[in-house]
Amino acid sequence: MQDRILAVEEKLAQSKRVVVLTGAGISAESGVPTFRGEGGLWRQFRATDLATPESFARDPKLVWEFYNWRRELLAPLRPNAAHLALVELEKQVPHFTLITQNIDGLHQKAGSRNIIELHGNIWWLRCTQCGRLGEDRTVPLPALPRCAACNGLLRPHVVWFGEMLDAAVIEKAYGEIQTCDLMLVIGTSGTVQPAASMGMHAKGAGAMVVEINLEPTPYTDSFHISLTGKAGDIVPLLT
Ligand code: BV8
Ligand code: ZN
Repeated sequence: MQDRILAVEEKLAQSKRVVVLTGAGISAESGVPTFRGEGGLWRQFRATDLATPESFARDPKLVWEFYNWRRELLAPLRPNAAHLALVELEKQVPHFTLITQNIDGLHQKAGSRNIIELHGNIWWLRCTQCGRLGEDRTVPLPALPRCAACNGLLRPHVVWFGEMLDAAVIEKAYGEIQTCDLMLVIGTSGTVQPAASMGMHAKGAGAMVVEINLEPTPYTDSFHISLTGKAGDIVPLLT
């Protein structure tokens, strides 16, 4: 492992443009349940069953119960050593972009600056009627939160399964991925598209791609370097 960490440090030192892609694994040590770990289950439902427009249309109260439960769980949690190490890395690299699949807002809490949230943010709400967007950290929210402007039903401003990602967000993410020297893929099982294939995109564009994850993923053998272990232990070694 030591030699591989050295190789990543060397590449980091000579890289002008670095992209980091994070998933639920980087927040695990802060106490956030991952999707596919034991924490992925919620009252016999799986997050993938609830985080869909169909579920929200069918039973908005249940879907809001799921998000209120997550907001209450997330509210007191703090960024961990891995989040904080990425803040340091951002200061050391000329052009640094943090692309996250996470909606927990812990990268912002840690102090990261150039963040692209692929799947939105659980602290932001969007009106299903007038589209009004706003941050609201009230915990818990009412069972069916209403828009102050038009009384329409509010939804979490997150990308559900089966929904398109915001075109501008996608464009910005691929723009950085296409031009980076090094991409770190941290704490993601590589199961959800289009995020999961972003590492291979970077590799195809000539970047070195490094995976940091607790367990192997479908991409482990395709990336240049794979560091197996906890993000909170490994990422600080790179700063
Ligand atoms: C789209 C926000 C175009 C919501 C999320 C069939 C039918 C319909 C759709 C599809 C289909 N097949 C494929 C699709 C596309 C679908 C998809 O990929 N589905 C998967 C489930 C097969 N994708 C979409 O729908 C996307 N949109 O494609 O639009 C389109 C449109 C219509 C129809 C088709 C296509 C939208 C996807 C966005 C979904 N929203 N989140 C919310 O959170 O409530 S996804 C959610 O899960 C997360 O945001 C994250 O992106 C994702 C994956 O989770 P991970 O972050 O990887 O976490 P996971 O638990 O899986 O893994 C954690 C890893 O960390 C593990 O490997 C673990 O070992 C490791 N780890 C744990 N602890 C640590 C650690 N590592 C280091 N240190 C530790 N301490
Ligand atoms: Zn409204």
